Amino acid sequence: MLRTFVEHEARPVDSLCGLWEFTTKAERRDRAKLPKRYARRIHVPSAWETLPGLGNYRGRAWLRTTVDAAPDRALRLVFGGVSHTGTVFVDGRKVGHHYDAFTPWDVVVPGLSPGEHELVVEVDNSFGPHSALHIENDYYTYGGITRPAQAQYVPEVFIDKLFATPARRGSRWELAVRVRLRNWSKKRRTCRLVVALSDVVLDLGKVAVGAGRTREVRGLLPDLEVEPWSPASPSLYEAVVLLLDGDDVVDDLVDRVGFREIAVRGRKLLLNGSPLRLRGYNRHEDHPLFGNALPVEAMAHDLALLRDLGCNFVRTCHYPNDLRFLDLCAEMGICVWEESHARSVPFSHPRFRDQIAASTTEMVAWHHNCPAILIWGCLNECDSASSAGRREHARVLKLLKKLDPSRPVTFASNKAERDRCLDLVDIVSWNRYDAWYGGEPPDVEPALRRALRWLHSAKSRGGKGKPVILSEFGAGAIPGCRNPNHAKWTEEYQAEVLDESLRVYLNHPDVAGAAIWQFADVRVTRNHWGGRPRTMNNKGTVDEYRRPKLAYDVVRRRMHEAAER
Ligand code: ADA
Repeated sequence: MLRTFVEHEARPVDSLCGLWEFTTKAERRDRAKLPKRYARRIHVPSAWETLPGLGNYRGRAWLRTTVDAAPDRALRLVFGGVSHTGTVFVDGRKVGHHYDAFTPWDVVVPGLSPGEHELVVEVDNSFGPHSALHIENDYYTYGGITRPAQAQYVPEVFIDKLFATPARRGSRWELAVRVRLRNWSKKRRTCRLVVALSDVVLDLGKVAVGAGRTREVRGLLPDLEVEPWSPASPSLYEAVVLLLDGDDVVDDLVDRVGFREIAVRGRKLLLNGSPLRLRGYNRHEDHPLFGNALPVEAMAHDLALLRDLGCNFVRTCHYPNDLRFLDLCAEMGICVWEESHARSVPFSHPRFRDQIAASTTEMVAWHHNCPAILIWGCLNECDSASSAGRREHARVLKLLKKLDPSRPVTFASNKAERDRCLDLVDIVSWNRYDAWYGGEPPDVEPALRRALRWLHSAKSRGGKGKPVILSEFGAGAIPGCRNPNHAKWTEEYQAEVLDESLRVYLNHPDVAGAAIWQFADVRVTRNHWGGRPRTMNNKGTVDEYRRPKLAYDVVRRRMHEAAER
C-alpha cells in the first residue's frame, strides 16, 4: 500500500511489492538495452545498499517482474519513490521516466492485451550533469525502488487527484475541492462526478473530458459540522470521489482530510485561531537496516519516540517524505514542515531549474491534502545572500504559493544577517549552530538576541515582524563517546548544547518553533566535507539504530516542560 489506508474500493489495484529479479550494470555481461540475465533478487521496496556486496554501489541497475493487464482498462503504474531515476519498460518498450527519489509518480499504459506482461525498471542513482538535486551531500542517495509500487487498472476517464482545502466559517467549516480527471482514450468521454464527505454529498454533474486531456472540476462542500484537526485531537475524515456511468461506479478515490487552518499573525503561528508553538526535530529517511526505504513499522517507531520526547513537530529535511509517514503524522497529531528536495545545491547546475520545479510541483500535487503539513519549505541552505540567489528563491517560493496559497512558506537559511530573501517568506527560519561550528552553550542566548534585534529592524529587508522558527541547531556526538570534560563529539557535550538551546528557544516569546538537528544519526556520502566521522552525520539524539544518547532525557525534560506551559 502506498498509504496507510485503502484509497480505492472500485478501482482494481495490485501491489507490486515483493521480490523482483535484479541485476546491476557491474554484474551484466551483455550489451543489450535490457539485461538478458538477472543475477539475483531484491525486495520492492528496498535500497540495494542493504544487499551483500552492494553497500557502496552507485550506478545503474535493473529490476524485473511481471504485471497483468486488464480488458478495457489501462494499466497505471504508481511508484511511491524510485531512487533516484527510474525508466520503465513494458514488454521491452519504454513507457515512462522520472527523476528524483522523493516524489511519487505514475505511468499510464493503455492498449495492452489482457494477461501477463514483462515490467522492467531501470534505476540509476549516479551523480553528474543529469542530477542537480541528488549530489554528494550530508545525507545518502540510495538506489532502488525505495517506496511501495502499485499496478492500478483505470477506465478511459479516471480520477487523477483530489485537492481539498478546508476553511473555517465561524463554528462551521467548508471544504473547497478540485478534482483532476484524465482521459487516456482517443475519444472525448463524459461521466458524472460526485464528491462525498461523511453524509454530505456534492454532485458535480456531467463532465466531459477531451481525448488524451486532463480537466479540473471545482466545487464546495459548505457548512460542515466537523471536529477540527489539532495535535491534541487529530480528527480525520474520508473524502470520497466517485465517477459514475449511469448508476455504475467506474472509478473512485478516497483521501483523508483534517479540518484545520494555519495562519501567520504578527510574530505568531495560529492553528485554528490559537497560538501554536512547534517543538520537534529534523528527521531524515535513513536507517542502517533499510537505507531510505523504511518499513512503516520503523516509521511508526520513530514517531513513538518523538511523542515520548514531548514533540509535536517534524521537519522533513530536505525532501518530500513517504506518504505513509505523512499519514502517520496526520493520525498521531504531529505537525509537519515539508520541503521540496534541495540541500545546499548550486543554482548554476544546468538541470537545477527544471528539477526543483518538478520536485516542488509533485510534492504539492501528491501531499496537498495531508492535514499534518502546516508549512511548505524549499531550498535549505542555498544561496539566499546574493541577487542571483534571490531570483531562484523568488521563483520557487512563488511556485509554492501558486500551487497552494493556503499554507505559509519558508526556507531554512544559514545566511544570518546577510540574507536577502526574507521579504519572500511568511516565516523566517534559521539554521544556527552557535555552540557547534564555533561558540559554546553560553553563546546561544546572546546570539539569538542579536539575530532578533537585526530581524525586527529595517536592516533585515522584509523580515521585520515575522514569526521565527529555529529550523536547525545541535551538536555532534559519537555514540558511546564519553568524557567528563564535555569535549566536543561526546554525548555529554551534545546534551549540554541541546539543554541550553532548548532552554533559550522554547522560552522566547518571539520563537514560534524549534527543530533540533537531528532525530537520528544518518549516513552521508563518502566525499561530503572530505568525510565525516563514521561517514555519518552524528548529531542525532538517538543513534542510527534509535538507541538513545545522553541527550535523550535532557531533551525529553525540556520538551515536556514546554508542552505543559
Ligand atoms: C546544515 C544542513 C543539514 C546538516 C547540518 C549539519 O545546516 O541543513 O543538512 O548538514 O547543517 O550537520 O551541519
